Amino acid sequence: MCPASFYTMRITGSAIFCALMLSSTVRAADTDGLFRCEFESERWFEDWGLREAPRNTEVVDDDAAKQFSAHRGKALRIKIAKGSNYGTSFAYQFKKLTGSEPEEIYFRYYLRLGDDWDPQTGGKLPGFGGTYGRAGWGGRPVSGADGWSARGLFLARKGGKTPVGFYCYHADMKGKYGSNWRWEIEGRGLLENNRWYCIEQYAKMNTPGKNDGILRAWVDGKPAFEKTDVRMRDKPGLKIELIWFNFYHGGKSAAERDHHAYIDDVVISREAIGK
Ligand SMILES: [Ca+2]
Repeated sequence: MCPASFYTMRITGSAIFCALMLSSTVRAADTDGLFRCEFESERWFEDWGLREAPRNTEVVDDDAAKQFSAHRGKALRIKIAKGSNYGTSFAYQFKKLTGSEPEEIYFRYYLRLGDDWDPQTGGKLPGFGGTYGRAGWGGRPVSGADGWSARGLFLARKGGKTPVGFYCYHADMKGKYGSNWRWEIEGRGLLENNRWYCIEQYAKMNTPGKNDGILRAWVDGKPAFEKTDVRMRDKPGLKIELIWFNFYHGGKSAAERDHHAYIDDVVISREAIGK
């Protein structure tokens, strides 16, 4: 299928879907999925085009000391060690794995914050990347022509819950660092430890130069966030480069203790996915 007809079809499908979306929960997946990873194999990373397991990751099926309980078989455990910032970073690279970069995409993963998860400052979670190695992360602000990103965000844990959101480098950003956009709809972006959550995220690139880009998030199939005036780019060459699985404590403050999180059942799809 040529790119033009693909995108024409997607715009039509998206409009229909948005009408459904406004009223209710995400549909169950009948998976027009591009990609699925369930972390059942020790060699899971090969499906992501990687030659070795990303740092600080381990496939586990039992971790009773940290009150782990499986979602669906094995899961990937991510560690942010005491005294460090870095958890892990790996990505689904659209160009490398599909031959082109989308203008809009959904992805879903299951997330379980471990028993020892207790950040005193914020950090990064999985989300969307379009940095192209130029701008849009780590205090490298964007111009609208060089890069963008909307990773997930976590903030300091309060009252036993970790607030989550998007951390976005976009063309309207001020200063060196990205914007924190918490998922505040009906408190769904407040996550407890030792519980699996279904986290789904959607990005649609803006018309270059216009404030019509979209970011949405759902927790356990229900809306948690929507922003429809995002200006990710001013140039059409910036697209959704990556689904970026990043776990990072900070900013600059190192983790005060070991932190563990678990992920499972990643799906990337042109259609909404659901639980
Ligand atoms: Ca699994």
